[in-house]
Amino acid sequence: MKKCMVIGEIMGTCLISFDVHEDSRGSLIAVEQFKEIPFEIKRVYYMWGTDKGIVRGKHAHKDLQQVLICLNGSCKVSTSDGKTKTEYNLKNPKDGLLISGLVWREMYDFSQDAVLMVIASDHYNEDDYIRDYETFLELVRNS
Ligand code: T46
Repeated sequence: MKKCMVIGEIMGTCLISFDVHEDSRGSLIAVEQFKEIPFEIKRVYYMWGTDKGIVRGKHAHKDLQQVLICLNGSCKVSTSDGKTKTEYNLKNPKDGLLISGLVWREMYDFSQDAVLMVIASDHYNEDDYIRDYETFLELVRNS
């Protein structure tokens, strides 16, 4: 699993490890745009209650950059640039999976208590989605 070496790194897919503030009261993580999150934050959404056998995602984005954080429980995320496929096991809220560029993503194996939060660089826009895998491969070939 590739770790993000430079937080300013925008392209590709890698894991950002957030700093945790721990004391006798528990743990706290803070993320800010252009700091832990390498883009301007325009949207946050989260999903839960996804059964074990369900696969979410199954699309790529033209321009959107996102950081996926599993706040509770666990889930797996597979990413592919059309050539190489990588599987990430998100099970710790101090890990953020940065996905940017032309990347096909699928989320699956959600634990019953999983809450997956996504921080996004833009507002919701269906036109930014590539939902057909052949179209995705064609775009990869031409990019
Ligand atoms: C992504 C992965 C990681 C909205 O109305 N606004 C939103 O911001 C989002 C994200 C979704 N929706 C609506 C559109 C659909 O009717 O919520 C419904 C479920 O969305 P979708 O099927 O796209 O959800 P996932 O889990 O397959 O994918 C989501 C994001 O859409 C996508 O950008 O990269 O999470």
